[in-house]
Amino acid sequence: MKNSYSTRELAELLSVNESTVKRWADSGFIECIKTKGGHRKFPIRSVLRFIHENQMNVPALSLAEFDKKDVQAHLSAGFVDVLVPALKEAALQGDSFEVQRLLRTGLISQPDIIMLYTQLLFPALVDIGTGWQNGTLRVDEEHLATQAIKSALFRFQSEIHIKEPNSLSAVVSCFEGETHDIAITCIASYLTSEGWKVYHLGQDIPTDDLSLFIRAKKPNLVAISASTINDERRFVYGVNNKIAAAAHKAGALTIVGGSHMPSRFLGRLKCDLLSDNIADIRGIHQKMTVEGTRR
Ligand code: B12
Repeated sequence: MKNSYSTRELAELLSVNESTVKRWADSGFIECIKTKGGHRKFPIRSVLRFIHENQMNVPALSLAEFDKKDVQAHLSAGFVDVLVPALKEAALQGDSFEVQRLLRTGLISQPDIIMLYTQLLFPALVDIGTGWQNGTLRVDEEHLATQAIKSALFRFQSEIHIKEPNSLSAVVSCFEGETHDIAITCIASYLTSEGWKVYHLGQDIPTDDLSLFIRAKKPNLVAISASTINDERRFVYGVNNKIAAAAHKAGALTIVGGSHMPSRFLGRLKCDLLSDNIADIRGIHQKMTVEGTRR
Protein backbone atom coordinates (compact mmCIF):
# COMPACT_ATOMS: atom_id res chain seq x y z
CA MET A 1 0.00 0.00 0.00
CA LYS A 2 1.36 3.42 -0.92
CA ASN A 3 1.89 6.18 1.65
CA SER A 4 0.40 8.88 -0.55
CA TYR A 5 -1.30 9.32 -3.91
CA SER A 6 -1.07 11.94 -6.63
CA THR A 7 -4.28 13.35 -8.11
CA ARG A 8 -3.96 11.06 -11.13
CA GLU A 9 -3.27 7.96 -9.04
CA LEU A 10 -6.20 8.69 -6.75
CA ALA A 11 -8.52 9.30 -9.70
CA GLU A 12 -7.51 5.91 -11.12
CA LEU A 13 -7.95 4.18 -7.78
CA LEU A 14 -11.46 5.59 -7.26
CA SER A 15 -12.42 5.32 -10.95
CA VAL A 16 -13.27 9.01 -11.31
CA ASN A 17 -11.85 11.90 -13.36
CA GLU A 18 -8.89 13.89 -12.13
CA SER A 19 -11.07 17.00 -12.14
CA THR A 20 -13.48 15.29 -9.73
CA VAL A 21 -10.63 14.56 -7.32
CA LYS A 22 -9.47 18.18 -7.55
CA ARG A 23 -12.99 19.43 -6.87
CA TRP A 24 -13.33 17.15 -3.83
CA ALA A 25 -10.00 18.38 -2.52
CA ASP A 26 -10.80 22.05 -3.09
CA SER A 27 -14.19 21.66 -1.38
CA GLY A 28 -12.47 20.05 1.62
CA PHE A 29 -14.18 16.67 1.15
CA ILE A 30 -10.80 14.97 1.06
CA GLU A 31 -7.74 16.26 2.84
CA CYS A 32 -4.63 16.88 0.75
CA ILE A 33 -1.28 18.57 1.06
CA LYS A 34 0.31 20.77 -1.59
CA THR A 35 3.89 20.01 -2.65
CA LYS A 36 6.41 22.83 -3.18
CA GLY A 37 5.62 22.59 -6.88
CA GLY A 38 1.89 23.19 -6.11
CA HIS A 39 0.77 19.60 -6.78
CA ARG A 40 -1.82 17.91 -4.58
CA LYS A 41 -0.69 14.88 -2.56
CA PHE A 42 -3.20 12.67 -0.77
CA PRO A 43 -1.79 10.86 2.28
CA ILE A 44 -3.07 7.30 2.69
CA ARG A 45 -4.73 8.30 5.99
CA SER A 46 -6.91 10.93 4.21
CA VAL A 47 -7.72 8.49 1.41
CA LEU A 48 -8.85 5.82 3.87
CA ARG A 49 -10.93 8.27 5.89
CA PHE A 50 -12.60 9.50 2.69
CA ILE A 51 -13.37 5.95 1.53
CA HIS A 52 -14.73 5.02 4.95
CA GLU A 53 -16.82 8.18 5.28
CA ASN A 54 -18.41 7.61 1.90
CA GLN A 55 -18.76 3.85 2.32
CA MET A 56 -16.93 3.33 -0.96
CA ASN A 57 -15.93 -0.12 -2.08
CA VAL A 58 -12.35 0.02 -3.37
CA PRO A 59 -11.20 -3.58 -3.65
CA ALA A 60 -8.06 -2.58 -5.57
CA LEU A 61 -6.73 -0.83 -2.48
CA SER A 62 -7.12 -3.70 -0.07
CA LEU A 63 -6.28 -6.45 -2.50
CA ALA A 64 -3.21 -4.99 -4.16
CA GLU A 65 -0.80 -6.70 -1.81
CA PHE A 66 -2.49 -10.07 -1.58
CA ASP A 67 -1.44 -12.31 -4.42
CA LYS A 68 -3.48 -15.32 -3.55
CA LYS A 69 -6.71 -15.42 -5.49
CA ASP A 70 -8.77 -17.02 -2.69
CA VAL A 71 -7.72 -14.32 -0.19
CA GLN A 72 -8.67 -11.67 -2.70
CA ALA A 73 -12.05 -13.25 -3.33
CA HIS A 74 -12.81 -13.45 0.40
CA LEU A 75 -11.75 -9.88 1.05
CA SER A 76 -13.73 -8.46 -1.81
CA ALA A 77 -16.79 -10.24 -0.39
CA GLY A 78 -16.15 -8.52 2.97
CA PHE A 79 -14.86 -11.64 4.79
CA VAL A 80 -11.98 -10.20 6.77
CA ASP A 81 -11.49 -13.39 8.79
CA VAL A 82 -8.96 -14.51 6.16
CA LEU A 83 -6.61 -11.93 7.70
CA VAL A 84 -6.82 -13.42 11.23
CA PRO A 85 -3.73 -15.69 10.96
CA ALA A 86 -1.61 -12.81 9.59
CA LEU A 87 -2.81 -10.46 12.33
CA LYS A 88 -2.11 -13.02 15.04
CA GLU A 89 1.37 -13.63 13.65
CA ALA A 90 2.14 -9.90 13.45
CA ALA A 91 0.95 -9.43 17.04
CA LEU A 92 3.12 -12.31 18.26
CA GLN A 93 6.11 -10.71 16.50
CA GLY A 94 5.29 -7.47 18.37
CA ASP A 95 4.86 -5.74 15.00
CA SER A 96 2.18 -3.18 15.80
CA PHE A 97 2.57 -1.43 12.43
CA GLU A 98 1.75 -4.66 10.61
CA VAL A 99 -1.27 -5.16 12.92
CA GLN A 100 -2.38 -1.62 12.07
CA ARG A 101 -1.87 -2.25 8.35
CA LEU A 102 -4.02 -5.39 8.54
CA LEU A 103 -6.76 -3.50 10.41
CA ARG A 104 -6.61 -0.86 7.69
CA THR A 105 -6.82 -3.52 4.99
CA GLY A 106 -9.76 -5.06 6.82
CA LEU A 107 -11.53 -1.70 7.17
CA ILE A 108 -11.60 -1.27 3.42
CA SER A 109 -13.40 -4.60 2.97
CA GLN A 110 -15.45 -4.33 6.16
CA PRO A 111 -16.28 -0.68 6.93
CA ASP A 112 -18.47 -1.64 9.89
CA ILE A 113 -16.06 -1.11 12.77
CA ILE A 114 -17.78 -3.43 15.23
CA MET A 115 -17.82 -6.23 12.64
CA LEU A 116 -14.19 -5.52 11.81
CA TYR A 117 -13.08 -5.89 15.42
CA THR A 118 -15.33 -8.89 16.00
CA GLN A 119 -14.26 -10.78 12.88
CA LEU A 120 -10.60 -9.82 12.68
CA LEU A 121 -9.23 -8.76 16.05
CA PHE A 122 -11.13 -10.85 18.59
CA PRO A 123 -10.47 -14.29 17.01
CA ALA A 124 -6.74 -13.51 17.01
CA LEU A 125 -6.92 -12.55 20.71
CA VAL A 126 -8.91 -15.66 21.61
CA ASP A 127 -6.31 -17.80 19.79
CA ILE A 128 -3.52 -16.09 21.68
CA GLY A 129 -5.38 -16.68 24.98
CA THR A 130 -5.85 -20.36 24.12
CA GLY A 131 -2.12 -20.62 23.38
CA TRP A 132 -1.34 -19.19 26.81
CA GLN A 133 -3.90 -21.47 28.49
CA ASN A 134 -2.57 -24.67 26.89
CA GLY A 135 1.06 -23.72 27.43
CA THR A 136 2.14 -23.20 23.81
CA LEU A 137 2.66 -19.47 24.46
CA ARG A 138 4.56 -17.95 27.37
CA VAL A 139 3.32 -14.91 29.31
CA ASP A 140 5.98 -12.63 27.75
CA GLU A 141 4.84 -13.68 24.26
CA GLU A 142 1.19 -13.08 25.12
CA HIS A 143 1.97 -9.65 26.62
CA LEU A 144 4.06 -8.61 23.60
CA ALA A 145 1.15 -9.52 21.30
CA THR A 146 -1.35 -7.62 23.44
CA GLN A 147 0.81 -4.49 23.52
CA ALA A 148 1.25 -4.61 19.74
CA ILE A 149 -2.54 -4.80 19.32
CA LYS A 150 -3.18 -1.96 21.76
CA SER A 151 -0.64 0.34 20.07
CA ALA A 152 -2.08 -0.54 16.66
CA LEU A 153 -5.63 0.21 17.85
CA PHE A 154 -4.53 3.56 19.22
CA ARG A 155 -2.99 4.66 15.91
CA PHE A 156 -5.75 3.05 13.83
CA GLN A 157 -8.30 5.37 15.49
CA SER A 158 -6.88 8.30 13.50
CA GLU A 159 -7.72 6.46 10.26
CA ILE A 160 -11.39 6.01 11.08
CA HIS A 161 -13.91 8.53 9.92
CA ILE A 162 -15.43 10.47 12.82
CA LYS A 163 -18.99 11.73 12.39
CA GLU A 164 -20.12 15.17 13.55
CA PRO A 165 -20.54 15.42 17.35
CA ASN A 166 -23.99 14.11 18.33
CA SER A 167 -24.04 15.73 21.81
CA LEU A 168 -24.10 12.33 23.56
CA SER A 169 -21.39 11.30 25.97
CA ALA A 170 -20.26 8.00 27.44
CA VAL A 171 -18.03 6.82 30.24
CA VAL A 172 -16.38 3.50 29.37
CA SER A 173 -14.35 1.74 32.00
CA CYS A 174 -13.15 -1.55 33.39
CA PHE A 175 -14.48 -2.57 36.77
CA GLU A 176 -12.12 -2.49 39.77
CA GLY A 177 -9.43 -5.19 39.36
CA GLU A 178 -10.19 -5.80 35.67
CA THR A 179 -7.26 -5.44 33.29
CA HIS A 180 -8.85 -6.72 30.07
CA ASP A 181 -9.60 -3.39 28.43
CA ILE A 182 -9.51 -4.20 24.70
CA ALA A 183 -13.29 -4.68 24.50
CA ILE A 184 -13.94 -1.21 25.94
CA THR A 185 -11.20 0.27 23.74
CA CYS A 186 -13.13 -1.09 20.74
CA ILE A 187 -16.40 0.26 22.17
CA ALA A 188 -14.75 3.66 22.67
CA SER A 189 -13.49 3.51 19.08
CA TYR A 190 -16.99 2.78 17.74
CA LEU A 191 -18.80 5.41 19.83
CA THR A 192 -16.17 8.05 18.98
CA SER A 193 -16.63 7.28 15.28
CA GLU A 194 -20.38 7.78 15.70
CA GLY A 195 -19.82 11.26 17.13
CA TRP A 196 -19.97 10.55 20.86
CA LYS A 197 -17.77 12.30 23.40
CA VAL A 198 -16.10 9.32 25.07
CA TYR A 199 -14.34 9.25 28.43
CA HIS A 200 -12.27 6.06 28.19
CA LEU A 201 -10.94 5.33 31.69
CA GLY A 202 -9.24 2.01 30.89
CA GLN A 203 -8.22 -0.73 33.31
CA ASP A 204 -8.89 -1.31 36.99
CA ILE A 205 -10.76 1.80 38.11
CA PRO A 206 -11.65 1.92 41.83
CA THR A 207 -15.43 1.81 42.16
CA ASP A 208 -15.67 4.92 44.35
CA ASP A 209 -13.58 6.95 41.89
CA LEU A 210 -15.63 5.73 38.95
CA SER A 211 -18.86 6.72 40.72
CA LEU A 212 -17.48 10.19 41.43
CA PHE A 213 -16.43 10.53 37.80
CA ILE A 214 -19.92 9.59 36.60
CA ARG A 215 -21.52 12.08 38.98
CA ALA A 216 -19.18 14.82 37.75
CA LYS A 217 -19.52 14.17 33.98
CA LYS A 218 -23.22 13.23 33.89
CA PRO A 219 -22.84 11.09 30.74
CA ASN A 220 -25.73 9.60 28.73
CA LEU A 221 -24.20 6.13 28.86
CA VAL A 222 -22.00 4.19 31.26
CA ALA A 223 -20.41 1.03 29.78
CA ILE A 224 -18.50 -1.21 32.17
CA SER A 225 -16.39 -4.26 31.38
CA ALA A 226 -15.80 -7.09 33.81
CA SER A 227 -14.71 -10.59 32.84
CA THR A 228 -12.41 -11.77 35.61
CA ILE A 229 -14.58 -11.37 38.71
CA ASN A 230 -13.11 -13.03 41.77
CA ASP A 231 -15.42 -11.60 44.42
CA GLU A 232 -18.98 -11.74 43.08
CA ARG A 233 -20.57 -10.13 46.15
CA ARG A 234 -18.23 -7.14 45.96
CA PHE A 235 -18.89 -6.84 42.23
CA VAL A 236 -22.68 -6.92 42.59
CA TYR A 237 -22.55 -4.43 45.47
CA GLY A 238 -20.21 -2.09 43.57
CA VAL A 239 -22.28 -2.12 40.39
CA ASN A 240 -25.65 -1.78 42.13
CA ASN A 241 -24.90 0.56 44.99
CA LYS A 242 -22.18 2.71 43.49
CA ILE A 243 -21.95 2.65 39.68
CA ALA A 244 -25.58 2.11 38.66
CA ALA A 245 -26.70 4.46 41.46
CA ALA A 246 -24.40 7.22 40.16
CA ALA A 247 -25.46 6.55 36.56
CA HIS A 248 -29.14 6.61 37.53
CA LYS A 249 -28.67 9.96 39.28
CA ALA A 250 -26.95 11.32 36.16
CA GLY A 251 -29.81 10.01 33.99
CA ALA A 252 -27.43 7.63 32.16
CA LEU A 253 -28.08 4.16 30.80
CA THR A 254 -25.82 1.51 32.30
CA ILE A 255 -24.53 -1.48 30.33
CA VAL A 256 -22.29 -4.06 31.96
CA GLY A 257 -20.42 -6.44 29.67
CA GLY A 258 -17.95 -9.28 29.89
CA SER A 259 -17.62 -12.95 29.11
CA HIS A 260 -20.66 -14.95 30.38
CA MET A 261 -22.07 -11.74 31.89
CA PRO A 262 -25.76 -12.39 31.06
CA SER A 263 -25.79 -16.03 32.16
CA ARG A 264 -23.78 -15.32 35.30
CA PHE A 265 -25.50 -12.19 36.61
CA LEU A 266 -28.99 -12.12 35.10
CA GLY A 267 -31.43 -10.56 37.59
CA ARG A 268 -28.69 -9.59 40.01
CA LEU A 269 -27.48 -6.28 38.57
CA LYS A 270 -29.47 -3.04 38.53
CA CYS A 271 -28.38 -2.05 35.06
CA ASP A 272 -30.17 -1.54 31.76
CA LEU A 273 -28.35 -4.29 29.86
CA LEU A 274 -26.05 -7.22 30.53
CA SER A 275 -23.98 -8.20 27.53
CA ASP A 276 -21.29 -10.51 26.27
CA ASN A 277 -21.03 -8.90 22.85
CA ILE A 278 -19.83 -5.41 21.95
CA ALA A 279 -22.33 -5.40 19.06
CA ASP A 280 -25.02 -4.58 21.67
CA ILE A 281 -23.52 -1.10 21.86
CA ARG A 282 -24.75 -0.47 18.33
CA GLY A 283 -28.36 -1.04 19.41
CA ILE A 284 -27.89 1.33 22.36
CA HIS A 285 -26.35 3.95 20.07
CA GLN A 286 -29.20 3.65 17.56
CA LYS A 287 -31.85 3.85 20.27
CA MET A 288 -30.25 6.88 21.91
CA THR A 289 -29.67 8.81 18.70
CA VAL A 290 -33.26 8.19 17.57
CA GLU A 291 -34.53 9.36 20.98
CA GLY A 292 -32.25 12.40 20.76
CA THR A 293 -33.67 13.47 17.40
CA ARG A 294 -37.26 13.02 18.64
CA ARG A 295 -36.67 15.37 21.58
C1 B12 B 1 -4.95 -10.03 26.38
C2 B12 B 1 -5.32 -10.85 27.58
C3 B12 B 1 -4.82 -10.46 28.80
C4 B12 B 1 -4.01 -9.19 28.98
C5 B12 B 1 -5.00 -8.02 29.03
C6 B12 B 1 -4.40 -6.78 28.43
C7 B12 B 1 -5.45 -5.77 28.11
N1 B12 B 1 -5.02 -4.55 28.18
O1 B12 B 1 -6.60 -6.04 27.82
C8 B12 B 1 -3.32 -9.47 30.35
C9 B12 B 1 -2.00 -10.10 30.06
C10 B12 B 1 -3.12 -8.26 31.25
C11 B12 B 1 -4.27 -10.51 30.96
C12 B12 B 1 -4.34 -10.78 32.29
C13 B12 B 1 -5.07 -11.82 32.81
N2 B12 B 1 -5.79 -12.72 32.15
CO1 B12 B 1 -6.17 -12.56 30.30
N3 B12 B 1 -6.50 -12.72 28.44
C14 B12 B 1 -6.16 -11.98 27.46
C15 B12 B 1 -6.73 -12.56 26.14
C16 B12 B 1 -5.60 -13.25 25.39
C17 B12 B 1 -7.40 -11.56 25.23
C18 B12 B 1 -8.44 -10.69 25.96
C19 B12 B 1 -9.23 -9.90 24.95
O2 B12 B 1 -8.98 -8.73 24.76
N4 B12 B 1 -10.13 -10.60 24.25
C20 B12 B 1 -10.96 -9.99 23.23
C21 B12 B 1 -12.06 -9.25 23.94
C22 B12 B 1 -12.92 -8.51 22.96
O3 B12 B 1 -12.83 -10.22 24.62
P1 B12 B 1 -13.59 -9.87 25.95
O4 B12 B 1 -12.83 -8.89 26.77
O5 B12 B 1 -14.04 -11.11 26.60
O6 B12 B 1 -14.90 -9.11 25.39
C23 B12 B 1 -15.97 -9.82 24.80
C24 B12 B 1 -17.13 -9.98 25.77
O7 B12 B 1 -16.71 -10.35 27.05
C25 B12 B 1 -17.85 -8.67 25.68
N5 B12 B 1 -17.48 -7.55 26.52
C26 B12 B 1 -16.41 -7.38 27.33
N6 B12 B 1 -16.50 -6.21 27.96
C27 B12 B 1 -17.63 -5.61 27.55
C28 B12 B 1 -18.20 -4.40 27.90
C29 B12 B 1 -19.40 -4.01 27.32
C30 B12 B 1 -20.00 -2.72 27.72
C31 B12 B 1 -20.04 -4.87 26.36
C32 B12 B 1 -21.29 -4.44 25.72
C33 B12 B 1 -19.47 -6.10 26.01
C34 B12 B 1 -18.27 -6.45 26.61
O8 B12 B 1 -17.65 -8.24 24.34
C35 B12 B 1 -16.55 -8.92 23.73
C36 B12 B 1 -17.10 -9.75 22.56
O9 B12 B 1 -17.81 -8.94 21.70
C37 B12 B 1 -7.82 -13.54 26.69
C38 B12 B 1 -8.19 -14.65 25.73
C39 B12 B 1 -9.68 -14.55 25.33
N7 B12 B 1 -10.28 -15.68 25.11
O10 B12 B 1 -10.24 -13.49 25.22
C40 B12 B 1 -7.25 -13.91 28.06
C41 B12 B 1 -8.24 -14.26 29.16
C42 B12 B 1 -9.44 -13.34 29.14
N8 B12 B 1 -7.43 -14.00 30.43
C43 B12 B 1 -7.62 -14.85 31.30
C44 B12 B 1 -6.97 -14.83 32.55
C45 B12 B 1 -7.21 -16.04 33.44
C46 B12 B 1 -6.16 -13.77 32.94
C47 B12 B 1 -5.46 -13.58 34.29
C48 B12 B 1 -6.28 -13.97 35.52
C49 B12 B 1 -4.15 -14.36 34.20
C50 B12 B 1 -3.32 -14.33 35.48
N9 B12 B 1 -3.28 -15.48 36.10
O11 B12 B 1 -2.78 -13.32 35.83
C51 B12 B 1 -5.15 -12.08 34.27
C52 B12 B 1 -6.35 -11.34 34.85
C53 B12 B 1 -6.02 -10.00 35.37
C54 B12 B 1 -7.29 -9.25 35.73
N10 B12 B 1 -7.71 -9.33 36.97
O12 B12 B 1 -7.90 -8.63 34.91
C55 B12 B 1 -8.64 -15.90 30.90
C56 B12 B 1 -9.99 -15.58 31.55
C57 B12 B 1 -10.72 -16.80 32.03
C58 B12 B 1 -11.92 -16.33 32.87
N11 B12 B 1 -13.00 -15.90 32.25
O13 B12 B 1 -11.80 -16.29 34.05
C59 B12 B 1 -8.62 -15.78 29.34
C60 B12 B 1 -9.94 -16.14 28.66
C61 B12 B 1 -7.47 -16.67 28.83
C62 B12 B 1 -7.81 -18.14 28.90
N12 B12 B 1 -8.10 -18.74 27.76
O14 B12 B 1 -7.82 -18.71 29.95
N13 B12 B 1 -5.00 -11.11 30.00
